[in-house]
Amino acid sequence: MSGHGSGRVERLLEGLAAGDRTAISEALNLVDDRRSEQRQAALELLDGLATRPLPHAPYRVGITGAPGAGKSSLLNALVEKLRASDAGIGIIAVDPSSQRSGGALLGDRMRLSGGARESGVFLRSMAARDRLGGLADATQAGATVLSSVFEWVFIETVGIGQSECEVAQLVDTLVFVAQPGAGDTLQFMKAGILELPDIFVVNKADTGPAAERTRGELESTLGLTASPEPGDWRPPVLLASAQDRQGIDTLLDALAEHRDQGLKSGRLEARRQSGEQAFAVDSLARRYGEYGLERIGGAQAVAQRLAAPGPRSIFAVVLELGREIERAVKPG
Ligand SMILES: Nc1nc2c(ncn2[C@@H]2O[C@H](COP(=O)(O)OP(=O)(O)O)[C@@H](O)[C@H]2O)c(=O)[nH]1
Ligand SMILES: [Mg+2]
Repeated sequence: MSGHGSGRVERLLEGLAAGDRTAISEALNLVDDRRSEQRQAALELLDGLATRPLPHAPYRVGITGAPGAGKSSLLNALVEKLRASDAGIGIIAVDPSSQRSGGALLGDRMRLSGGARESGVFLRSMAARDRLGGLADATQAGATVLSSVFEWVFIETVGIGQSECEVAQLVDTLVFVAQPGAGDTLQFMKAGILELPDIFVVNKADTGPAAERTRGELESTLGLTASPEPGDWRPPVLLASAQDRQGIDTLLDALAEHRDQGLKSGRLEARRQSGEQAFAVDSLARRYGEYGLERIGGAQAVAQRLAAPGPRSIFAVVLELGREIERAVKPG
């Protein structure tokens, strides 16, 4: 069985290394497949990706905010800019209103002006509805696949508390998109997630002075909640208009700055590690249940195993822990 799986995995790994779109598509389907025997192959694939050196250093950006704030439009504007410098771009869009997946629906909505149809851009849309609890897991795996091909990986999600925490864990930089005067500030203060975003963008600045007011509100709210230590990142609040292509360069500059600072301070590495840890625990809990996870000592034991020095990827560790759980729960 594993020989069969490995052949397929080898083929996919080669296809991904060549940037082949069919392979990207198939790999994304595989890592998103809930069936047990496919999970095995998916972990093998992810392990293969983790242990092969990449020709580029991927960077993951989350874009979150209320429906209609202009996340897709901003993403579209960013993609245009980045394509001008020939950067490869992978996009995962989690769309709560979509029951279909496959990207056609979202591709229309994004009005990607040529962008996503080019070979340097790959868009995958996922429906959030049937993904309760599984979003982070599926998205993390999908992002790993896209990161193996593209320098830039964007994840667009609707900000609804829980999903925001999840996406913050699996990106290097989280951008929150607000729109003028929509009461976003208050809403997100209540949800207590204002600490998560690394960059705030008030979009639709073309609609008038309300944008500037919303920006001021956000800035003072952030000033109240933040207790920065020296060297801490202070989230900037930017103005933009995706429609008029204003503020896009400033946003790109802020992304570059956050990335550089994260690399220098070690924060980026720590964030990636905790994201991987969450993936490992989720992945095992989904497959074996809380009961199974407890057989090997729970989330804490998983964290310990991941922290153990060695050249193996987290996916190999997850495979190994899975086998241990299987032995532990087997009768007799
Ligand atoms: N006036 C104006 N409208 C915008 C801007 N950005 C997006 N929109 C509009 O806002 C609506 C929602 O945009 P969309 O990108 O789909 O938002 P999302 O749900 O956050 O992805 C669409 O009708 C857009 O045309 C902008 O900068 N200015
Ligand atoms: Mg959208």
